[in-house]
Formats: sequence, C-alpha cells, structure tokens
Amino acid sequence: MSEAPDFMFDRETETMPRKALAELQAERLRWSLERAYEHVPHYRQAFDAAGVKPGRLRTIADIRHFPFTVKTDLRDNYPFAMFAQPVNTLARIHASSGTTGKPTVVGYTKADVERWGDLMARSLACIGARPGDIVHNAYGYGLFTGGLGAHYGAERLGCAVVPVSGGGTERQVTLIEDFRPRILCSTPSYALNIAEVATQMGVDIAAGSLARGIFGAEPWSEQMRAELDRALGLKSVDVYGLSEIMGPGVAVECDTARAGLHGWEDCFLFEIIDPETLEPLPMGEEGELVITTLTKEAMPMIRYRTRDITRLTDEPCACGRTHLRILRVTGRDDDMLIIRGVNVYPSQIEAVIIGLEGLAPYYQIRLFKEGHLDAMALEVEVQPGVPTDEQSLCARAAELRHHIKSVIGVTCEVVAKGPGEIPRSQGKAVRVVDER
Ligand code: DLL
Repeated sequence: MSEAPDFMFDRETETMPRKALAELQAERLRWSLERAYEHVPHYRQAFDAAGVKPGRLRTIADIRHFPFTVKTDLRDNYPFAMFAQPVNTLARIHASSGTTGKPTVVGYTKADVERWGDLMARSLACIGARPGDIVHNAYGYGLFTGGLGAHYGAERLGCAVVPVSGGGTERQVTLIEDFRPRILCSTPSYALNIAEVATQMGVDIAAGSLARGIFGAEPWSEQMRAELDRALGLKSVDVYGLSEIMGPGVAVECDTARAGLHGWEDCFLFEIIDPETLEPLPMGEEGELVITTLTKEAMPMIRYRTRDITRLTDEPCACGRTHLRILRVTGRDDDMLIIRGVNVYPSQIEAVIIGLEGLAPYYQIRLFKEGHLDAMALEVEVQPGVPTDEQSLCARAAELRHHIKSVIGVTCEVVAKGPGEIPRSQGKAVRVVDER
C-alpha cells in the first residue's frame, strides 16, 4: 500500500483521534438538536411526539431516541419551513429536480456555504488535488449541488476552476486537451461519455494531463472504476453527497487507499439502521445510511434517512485520516429491483457487463409486467469494431444473459445493440426505464 499523503487540507481535523472526534460530535450534536427544536416547528412537533428533548442527549448513542427525518418531511414543509432562520438571511438556495411533485428545497447561510467550500476543498485534497491545479468541472451548475459545490471547493483549495458544467462534450474534450487540467470533476457516466467522444475525435485523452477524477452523484462499480482509469488515464476516486445534507463532499475516498469514503465526522454523524426495524446496526453491518448534520445553520437535518444502502468501517486507513469510511454505495433502496424474488441493483448489472469482452459500458434496464410479476429487459451495446449482424448480436446477448443468471441469479431478457444506440449520460445516467 502506498505511503500516507504529504498534504491534507485540514490535517488537524482529518487526523483527530477518534475519542476527541466523538467529544466534538457530542458537543455539536447537542447544538444542532437544540437549534432544530428551537427554530423549526417540524422538529419541535416531531421531538414532542416522540417524547424527547435535546437536553436528554448525554452521549452520541442517545441519538437513537430522536425521530427520523424523511424526504416527504421536506416536501410537506415546502418551500422554506424546514429552515431554522428567515429566508432573507440566507446566502443560497438549491433544490432537487423533483421528478414527482414538488422539488425538495435546501438552504444555506453564508457560514454554511463557507463550511461546504472547506469540506469540498478537503475532499479534493483527499483525492489528490493540490493548490495550483487546474480543475475541469463538468458537474452540472444550477439548482443541482454538484457544479457549485465542486466549484467553491476547488477555489477554496487554491485551484483554477474551469466551470464548463455538463454537456457540449466535444468542446469539453477540446478544453481538456488545450487547458491541460489535472483534475476532472464529473459523474462517472458522463466521464465515460467524455472518454468516448475523445476517441471519436481522435484525441488520446488517456495520454493527456488528467491525473485524478472525482466521480460521484450516482452509483458505480469497481469495474467501472477500472474502465475509467484506463479510458481517461487517471485515478478515479469516489465522492458522495446529497443535497438534503449539503451536496458533494459529505464523504470521499482517499487516493491512498481508494477503499471506502471518509465521512467527515466533525460535521456529520453517520448511522446505519435496519430499514425494516429502524434499529441502529453495529459498525460493519449493511443497512440504510442515516445522517445528522452537526454544524449546518440554515437547515439542520436530524437523522435523515438517505435510502442509500451501505456499510461503515472505523478500521484505520493507510492515509492516516481517522474519520470512518462509508463503503461504496451500491444503490438506493428505491433503486433496488426485485426480479422474481431476487434483489438486484443496476450497479451489479454494470459490473457484469464491463467484465465481458466485446461489450461497451453502456446499458439501460427496462422494467415491465409479465402477468403479475415484474420482469426486466436489459439493453446493452457492443464495442465499436465488433460484428453487428443479427447472429453475432444474439450470441453476445445470450452470453450476457448467461453471466447475469450465474453471477446475480436473475433471468432477464437481453438485447445487444450496435455502438451508439444507448442514450449517453450528460449528468446522472438514467439506468432504469420503468414501463410497469
Ligand atoms: O448527487 C450530490 C453530489 C454531487 C454528490 C456531485 C457527488 C458529486 P443529490 O442530487 O441530492 O446530490 O443526490 C443524492 O445521489 O442519496 C445517492 O443516492 C446518490 N449518490 C451521490 N453520490 C453517490 C456515490 C448529489 N458516490 C443521491 N455513489 C444520494 C452512489 C451516490 N450514489
């Protein structure tokens, strides 16, 4: 394993002994609970209904007595009722795209925006960015937190940001070739799109300047990591976040180990619960990630149920950072497909596709009804240069079908298509088309 990094953005906090970190968390947690109770009617009602008061918290473990917050609480309090201070005192408002109904709205004070910039600077340094680097930021700018989140962090670290946002992929390739950025910020699916367009343009992007990719906002597999490392000639590193909690930079891998994402515990409390019983699970067990903010002023989030399924570890990391690690998020519980009784995440399917020769890493899953049962059809693409006559495509499809059955245990229809036939991602990839 490689040696510990020579540079950290905030070494004192990042390497704080776990006991001191726990003390800091307890103090900040009390502050956050009090702020929520005093200033947000939703929390006052929820705490009262559960018979808990912020003063009841003695140790961090007492958090288990406090009620959860879920996405519908944000919707029910649309637009600003989850804020702990008047909207005219805030510095920023973001919102989710909201595919169904009203979007979820999140607010930040000036201090929140600054803290976010610090945490994202810390995250960028953690993946190997350094002051003076050029950062090509292809996360979408706008209401989505990716673009501005990465932007403020990179500036805070002392980098020069190229704020290209998503889309216009040929131009992105040209800018990467000409400006020679060391860092690429993007969703993993869009990074793959950039690599493909570069190849079509005859640009050898893997031989260029990129050294690190900070990829997140959607689930991706280890196989996709290997593919991105190869196609872009960089080290791909995973970053996690969600707008309800802050945006990107809640947790990030270190480029030393690339084995789990350090969750910044000075600012967030992480729990894993059993999504059925809602009981907290011990360190190391898989369940739903629940996050409480410890420093957010504008919108404290108490025990927010992320729906993301993962595990935590507090094993020491080779990089020397003491903050616990969140293992790669394989998917959200609402993305989990149940096909004839078998639980499947799209990222597991991705892993099988990328492992097979001749197939390109693009796919889309179609869900439909077969009688009363849910069924799944998978559309994939062959790589350029691979024969695309009907017989060859059928043979590829049959091979993939067989592998999915043997690796994941689910039977599905597979259709292999020619290169370019699956829609390409501009941001978060649409992996599942639900026709039920
Ligand atoms: O996706 C924030 C973000 C921007 C993170 C840029 C990383 C990079 P939302 O749009 O609110 O915020 O979506 C949050 O996306 O609950 C996860 O389900 C998923 N997600 C985010 N990062 C990862 C990741 C941003 N690294 C939701 N791996 C979260 C798997 C991820 N899923």
